[in-house]
Amino acid sequence: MPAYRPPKIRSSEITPREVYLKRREFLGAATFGAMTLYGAGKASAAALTTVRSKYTVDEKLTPIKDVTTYNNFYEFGLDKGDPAALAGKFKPLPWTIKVDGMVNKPGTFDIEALMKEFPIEERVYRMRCVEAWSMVIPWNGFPLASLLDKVEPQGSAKYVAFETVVRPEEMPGQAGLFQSLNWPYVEGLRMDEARHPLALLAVGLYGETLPNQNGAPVRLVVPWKYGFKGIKSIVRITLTDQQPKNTWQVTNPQEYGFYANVNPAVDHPRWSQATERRIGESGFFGASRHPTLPFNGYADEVASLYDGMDLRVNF
Ligand SMILES: Nc1nc2c(c(=O)[nH]1)N[C@H]1C(S)=C(S)[C@@H](COP(=O)(O)O)O[C@H]1N2
Ligand SMILES: [Mo]
Repeated sequence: MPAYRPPKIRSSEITPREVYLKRREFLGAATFGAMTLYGAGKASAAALTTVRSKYTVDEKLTPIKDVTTYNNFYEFGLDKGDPAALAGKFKPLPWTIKVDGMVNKPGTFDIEALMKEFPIEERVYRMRCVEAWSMVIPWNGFPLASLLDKVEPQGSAKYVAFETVVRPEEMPGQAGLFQSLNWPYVEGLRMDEARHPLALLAVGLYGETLPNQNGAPVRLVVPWKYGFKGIKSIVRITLTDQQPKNTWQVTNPQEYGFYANVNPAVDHPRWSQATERRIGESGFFGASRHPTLPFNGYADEVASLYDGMDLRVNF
């Protein structure tokens, strides 16, 4: 199918949701290509052929300009604008993910091959950062469970550990002077969380391959947890019987935990988690505030994973 080329319009002049949905109507079929709304860092962006999924939310999409310029990716710097400004040297392809540990079929997999093997779905998810801001993002990717099935987890595997690439020559936040966290950035999920259909390995957003600043070429998206669980630019996934360390818990255990499920009833020690600032929307005083929902609005799907657990303790 030939790629649809949208007319040239400046991103400030469009309403992304309308344009995005109109384009889907235009194409009509179950698959659709990609569009270019935003110019920065687009040299390597490629259109993805994606299939719709049942996972969507009826809320206004955060404009692509905000999704790609307001980022947390400490490997490129601490300020929200640093990743977009400083990730230009990063080379997301070619790329492999090593999957090892308690599996019958460990392997090192080429991301482009995985993107051909598994259908790329569109998933519109809310994303809630522990810093009390949020977005609504149309991701493209495949379920983490698809990759886990491929390597055949052993019965002893209880957790899944993830690791981000270390490349100080391409990631200025990893180089000497600008050192902030201990690299590599690491994260983890319990096995049942990792196998949950909502847990996504994202390879794109808004119908194109991921910009470097959003975690190219592949990052985790776990929409019922705080954003820091969504580890970017993953090079290794290890199945294990031990609860993995995660970077923010190790860095500041008084403030961050392993589970990190979105919970408006448990405040961060330094701020309330009851509401969130929706990036890209304006209210009377700056960005508009939305109430934060238990499990970020995904309680019906995931609350049963935590039956009997004290959610205040496992913050
Ligand atoms: N490797 C790595 N992954 C990371 C981070 C990071 O600094 N390094 N930041 C996390 C945080 S705090 C958030 S909120 C999300 C932000 O994703 P986005 O910039 O694509 O919105 O990425 C998460 N993944
Ligand atoms: Mo975050």
